[in-house]
Amino acid sequence: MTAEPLEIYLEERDLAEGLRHDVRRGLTDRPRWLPPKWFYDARGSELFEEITRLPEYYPTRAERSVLAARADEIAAVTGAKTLIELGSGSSAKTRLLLDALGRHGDLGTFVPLDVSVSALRQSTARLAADYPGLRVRGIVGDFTRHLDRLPAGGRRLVAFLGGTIGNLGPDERDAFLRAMRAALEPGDWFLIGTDLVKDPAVLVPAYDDAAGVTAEFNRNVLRVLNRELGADFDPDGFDHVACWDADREWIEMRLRARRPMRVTVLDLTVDFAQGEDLRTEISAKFRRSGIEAELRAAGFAARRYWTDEGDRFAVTLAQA
Ligand code: AVJ
Repeated sequence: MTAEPLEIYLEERDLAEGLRHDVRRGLTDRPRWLPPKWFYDARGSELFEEITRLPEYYPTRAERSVLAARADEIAAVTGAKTLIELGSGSSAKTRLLLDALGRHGDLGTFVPLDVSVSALRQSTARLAADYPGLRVRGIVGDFTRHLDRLPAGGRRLVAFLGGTIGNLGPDERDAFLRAMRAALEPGDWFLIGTDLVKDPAVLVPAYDDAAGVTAEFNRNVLRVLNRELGADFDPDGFDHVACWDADREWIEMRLRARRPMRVTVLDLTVDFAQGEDLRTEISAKFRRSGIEAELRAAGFAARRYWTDEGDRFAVTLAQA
């Protein structure tokens, strides 16, 4: 089957409005910040795919090994008819789930949801070609806003993989998980991938690789602002910084001004002092107790918890 036309809940206009709103809030705040979702234009999505292949970036491989080992169990336990994937990107690891659910026999529809039109167009076309008989309904949307648009009914499994929930702070996670629970019927399933707390000597290089791909990914957000808002950032005027916040147990990515810079964006004039940071991402790391407590607080019951052999990454299967 060919993929169905994308259902678009984020119009160009909507996206542009959201970007302007976030830029105004984040760049006038101290310390300055930007939300990570703006990394993912076509180039940013490509750079992220490149990150997933870096030797230092273990989460993708660790999660894939868990899914490879457990996909059949996930299919058997959930018996899902509809697989929904939030922040689906290229949906590469999701093929493990699609294969297992297909073997199990009940899967009819796959619904990837992502903010990136380019990533969705590619992934839905490929999936529809590779899975004849599967209905592929791509949704252009934001998983913090459009959970109420997910197709209803019929033993649903929502997958939120890659550790993407780590991009949200504790309060945002709580709000997201409650909204997720509210969008599901009792008995529906939620599969969530979370990167685990570990030695910073392993964590930090995963966000500051030797080849400099993550640095380019980080600077890409400035190119997005230049193109979309006519800003005049000099991306090379910023150093890429990744640091581990041991108290809050998250990685922070920042862009640090190498020299004093004045930037014009929208109607704002933003002065960066030399050494001043712009925070571009948090990537929270988890412990089993915390994951289960957060799920429980939102009304989910954790039914299975698996990690890879090195205990680097966890996949939790919860039920609404
Ligand atoms: C896509 C949010 C899971 O936090 O590890 C990778 C993004 N940022 N390298 C992560 C990311 C820098 C990634 N997530």
